[in-house]
Amino acid sequence: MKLTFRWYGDNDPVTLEKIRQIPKMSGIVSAIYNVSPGGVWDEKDIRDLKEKANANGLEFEVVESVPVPEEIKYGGENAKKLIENYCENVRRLGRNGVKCICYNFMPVFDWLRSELEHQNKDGSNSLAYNEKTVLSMDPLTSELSLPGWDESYSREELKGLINKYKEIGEEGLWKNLEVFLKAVIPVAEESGVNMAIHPDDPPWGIFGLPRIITDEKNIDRFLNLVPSKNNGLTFCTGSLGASVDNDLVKMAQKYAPRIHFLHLRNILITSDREFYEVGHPTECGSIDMYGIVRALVENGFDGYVRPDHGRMIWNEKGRYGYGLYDRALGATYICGLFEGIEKTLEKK
Ligand code: CS2
Ligand code: MN
Repeated sequence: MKLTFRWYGDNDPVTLEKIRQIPKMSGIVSAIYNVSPGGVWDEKDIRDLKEKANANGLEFEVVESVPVPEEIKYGGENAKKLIENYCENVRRLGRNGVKCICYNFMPVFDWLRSELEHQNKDGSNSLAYNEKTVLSMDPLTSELSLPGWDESYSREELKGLINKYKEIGEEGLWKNLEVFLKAVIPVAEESGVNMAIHPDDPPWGIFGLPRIITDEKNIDRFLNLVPSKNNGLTFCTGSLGASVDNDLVKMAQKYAPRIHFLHLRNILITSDREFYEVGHPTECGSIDMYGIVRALVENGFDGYVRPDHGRMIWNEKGRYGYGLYDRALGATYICGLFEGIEKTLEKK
């Protein structure tokens, strides 16, 4: 496995100089942030980003994310052109050494939380989800807005967008995902890039919006849409693990050959559809981190790994979920898990 760390570019308070000091860190996970979804990334920007990473002794082999514009997801009239642009980004990234692209197919919202600074007993804080609070902020019926929302939409635009997805429903979203994959995966194959879809977070529909990358049945369906190794998964434990119906160890075993990117994050489920994010070790939360990594290693997983969201500890201020300290602790925990498991299996 290759240990990586997400970096948001020059404005990220967590600098490359800090990231490179985390033991065993092989590279960064980043993106070009000056182009809006649907646009083509300048090849010079990609090269510059790679050079900046390399100058700090870090690789740049994973992109998170090349965002999929809404019009592709709801199948608007420009979808075809936007898919072509997407393919061009895959080509350009492949040419510049990128081996894995993470993306998601969630309508309108990426991850959803009800609280960004949930106070923990030890004085740290973290992201939390409470379904009742989230549902009381339905953008169709309420004026409230949830933390972390994309405020670039006006209320009316947001309503229009949500209604479009309600019209097409889950099956419409599946159809549009299939169209997208059938165009993009052949380009990824030619470009030596593994596409790795990120599961929906949380893994169920909200506000009547369809969400489809949620559970084993749907992931089976997803992988069979285009049965190529380049059509793979980002296995995000905190996202899939929010649903108690998902057996993550079993899924890790089953999908290992198609998992190109592993997001390790732990959450504590406090009641049905209610959880908050905790430190990475198994004992801190509801997710069997050891069991998942073991299942992956046993089944030949050899992809990129990164510590996903961390808490804010030691009075750190920064981007929610993406501070330095707790993610760095997570990184060393991850190294320990892999080393222990790999060495135990070698001796068998
Ligand atoms: C998140 C997402 O869980 C996560 O990794 O922080 O924002 C994630 O980067 C995107 O959903 C991937 O497309
Ligand atoms: Mn994730």
